[in-house]
Amino acid sequence: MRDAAPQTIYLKDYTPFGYLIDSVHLTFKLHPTTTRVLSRIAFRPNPDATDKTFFLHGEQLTLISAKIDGAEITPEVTDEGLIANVPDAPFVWEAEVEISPSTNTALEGLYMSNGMYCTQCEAEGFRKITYYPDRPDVMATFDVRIEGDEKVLLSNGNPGASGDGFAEWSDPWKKPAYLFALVAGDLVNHPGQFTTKSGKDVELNIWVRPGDDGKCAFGMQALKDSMKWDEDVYGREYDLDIFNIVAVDDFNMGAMENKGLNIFNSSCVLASQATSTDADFERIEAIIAHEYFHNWTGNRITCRDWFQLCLKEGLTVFRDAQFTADMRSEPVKRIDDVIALRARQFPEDQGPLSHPVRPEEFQEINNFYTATVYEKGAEVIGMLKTLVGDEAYYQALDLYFERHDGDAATIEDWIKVFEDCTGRDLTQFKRWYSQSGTPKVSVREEWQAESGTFTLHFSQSTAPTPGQDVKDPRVIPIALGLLNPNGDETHPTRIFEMMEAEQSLTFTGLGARPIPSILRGFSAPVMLEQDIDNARRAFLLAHDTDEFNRWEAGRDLARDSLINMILKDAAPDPAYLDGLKRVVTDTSLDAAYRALMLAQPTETELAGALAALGETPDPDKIYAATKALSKAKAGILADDLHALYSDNQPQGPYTPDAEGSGKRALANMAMALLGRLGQLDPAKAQFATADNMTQQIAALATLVREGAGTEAVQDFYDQWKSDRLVIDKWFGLQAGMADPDQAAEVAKALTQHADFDMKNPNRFRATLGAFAGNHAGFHHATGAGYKLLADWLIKLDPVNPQTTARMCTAFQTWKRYDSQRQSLIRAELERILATEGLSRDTHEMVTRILG
Ligand code: 0A1
Ligand code: ZN
Repeated sequence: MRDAAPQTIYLKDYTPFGYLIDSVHLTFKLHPTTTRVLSRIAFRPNPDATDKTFFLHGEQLTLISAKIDGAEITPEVTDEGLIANVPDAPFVWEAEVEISPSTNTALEGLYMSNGMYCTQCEAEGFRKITYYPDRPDVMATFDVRIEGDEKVLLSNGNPGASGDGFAEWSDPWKKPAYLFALVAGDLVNHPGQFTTKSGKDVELNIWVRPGDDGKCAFGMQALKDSMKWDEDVYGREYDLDIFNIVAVDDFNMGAMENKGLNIFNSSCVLASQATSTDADFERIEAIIAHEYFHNWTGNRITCRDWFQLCLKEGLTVFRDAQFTADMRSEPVKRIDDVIALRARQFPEDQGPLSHPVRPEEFQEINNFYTATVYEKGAEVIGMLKTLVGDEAYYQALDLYFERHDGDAATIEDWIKVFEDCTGRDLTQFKRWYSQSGTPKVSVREEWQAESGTFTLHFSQSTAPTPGQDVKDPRVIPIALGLLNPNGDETHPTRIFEMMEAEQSLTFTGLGARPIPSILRGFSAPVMLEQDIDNARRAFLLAHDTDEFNRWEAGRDLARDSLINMILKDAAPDPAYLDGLKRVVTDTSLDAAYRALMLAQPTETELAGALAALGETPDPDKIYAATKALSKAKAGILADDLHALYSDNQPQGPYTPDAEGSGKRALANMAMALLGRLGQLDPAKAQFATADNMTQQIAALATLVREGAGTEAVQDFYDQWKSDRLVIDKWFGLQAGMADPDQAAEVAKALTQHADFDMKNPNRFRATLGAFAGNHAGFHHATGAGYKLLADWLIKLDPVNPQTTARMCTAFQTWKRYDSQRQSLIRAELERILATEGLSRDTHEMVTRILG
């Protein structure tokens, strides 16, 4: 529960802890309500620290006893930890505490999920397990003994002695407490094996509840692929005898990279053809890779303090994106990532929650596991790689691993390896880490026909963000190329390094006015403003050699058409529809890419685009325009849809690879558009006969969208009621697709369903998160949507503050909307804030959102 005055922590106040740790020994005597944790920790004074206060973090612990060098002491205990007098020489700290895992619904520290014990210690959960300097710059080797009746008893590192009712584990690598993990349960394993490039055998396991063992093969393969990829691309080898993954049903996030014992939300590791969609398979592969890659970027080299979170997260997201691009399709992965960045990071960066990639202050660090730290953090690394080139990038990474292995490092350390490797001064580039907000880059073209000179005049600016009124120019790598009017590329992609507020680039000796293709591959996370017409966009859609920009041209046409439909009651733009038809029926193009072309901006994205134009988004009009445009697309493609549908049914057994997924995506788009024409037979047949979840749920969505899904919704439930991950999809689909006028009622009814369980974050998010994503439903003029979400956030907060706080972001764009909606939302936010005993997490989020 929240203190009277929440405390703000500042990056500038960093000081090292007064003591170093030589070893940690922990014994766990497991019990659902009275687990005993015995710690024996060898401390010695830290010669680099001036403050010698011996403060150990500790929350929700019952202290049974404490000793220093064997002598019982009585430390000064508060809600946040304890202080003891200690010698100015090496000493041994011993403590015994009692905790209650089964009543720990916050899912932080040691808790229980379906009868199984598990831990989540990042960021500050270890302090709920025992008294400890719970900060990432305090690193130690851990020896752990677990006593319990469960069949499987796991911790970090390599296994030691084990026997009836106990197991010992020993982790030879120094680590911060946030990477500690323990699991105990009656689990079964899916085993595997990997031999590293230097010939070391590693035992692999995925541990799951009995019954889930048929859903592990894909994850195991993804793990092996990740291990091989990190050796091949980054030269990084695994460093223990065993690597364990455990699937847990109740988990606040996706997964956690605990040393040698990764713990996963079961939705991010369990996969099967019948129950997982192609998107699930791709996500699972990426998350397994992400957690595995953390072994080097996060574990061997960790963060000095939580302000440096992007040091491990930005880099690891960047690495997992490279992996997915290599395993699947590079342009498709890039387009998917940019769609996600614009959907999640741009609104954050342009609203009240805007913060730098490396924040400089926080109240609750759990509120900073954000799209900015993760996804923009990865974009910053991508820009760095573009600026220095591939060769220098990998040299700098080698130096980073060599210089900082075993360290708790900072962004300064990271930047320095690039400076030392390349001789470049990266002072200005570092602004990407310190300045928040999305830069706007405007381009003006100038053509001088007589001299054949073409100039691009660029300017950059960033709007003020909370706490940062003035922005300095950043280094922006702008990838660009030129086409001639015939559509041939005359100037291949080059990188223009923009460093000033205004800067120009001139091309000479041109025979005709060229057509520039700017910000290829989305080479920087900026908003590009170009004064170009639809004919130009249609030209790029037809001819651009850069697959990203080709897609972008189509996306811009769709967005502008929608905006004109919304603001001017215009008809759908024929230039867009014609161009789309040409691309979508071009069988020389990849099916996945054509499916991406067929998708249109979401309602939420359109609301953002309207707000960026200074217009107030009207959710009902946006909803209607989106529907009208998809009908128009169905109309223009009417003669092609049956062929698109049948020609893209993958042949042979189901495989969740890029090719099969791409074809299913395109065929499912065609099925959805046939639905818009009232042709529901393909969807009905597919729903009844599908042998995989991708096709089954796409068919169900088509039927629901066309108001013909009642029976199928029930059949789907009956078929899958014993599979919790599929039932999450069932909740999500109904809440997310409900008609706007009924959405709040539908979502409310779902929260009253016997299978709704607010203690399970997946189920809560599937229902209320999906509802908040139903743009016109959530933003219904009555305010019923806002009230429903606020009611549930108030209920969830005392149970699980982390998930509550994260879901408050549904309100972050509130100032975009009309004054009536704004006052409805403000009232709900104030109601949440007035709740007695509100958690620090939710208090901080709501306060920031209110601004
Ligand atoms: N480090 C993990 C994400 C993570 C963060 C916090 C958690 O609990 C509050 C759990 C997981 C990752 O990047 O995958
Ligand atoms: Zn991560």
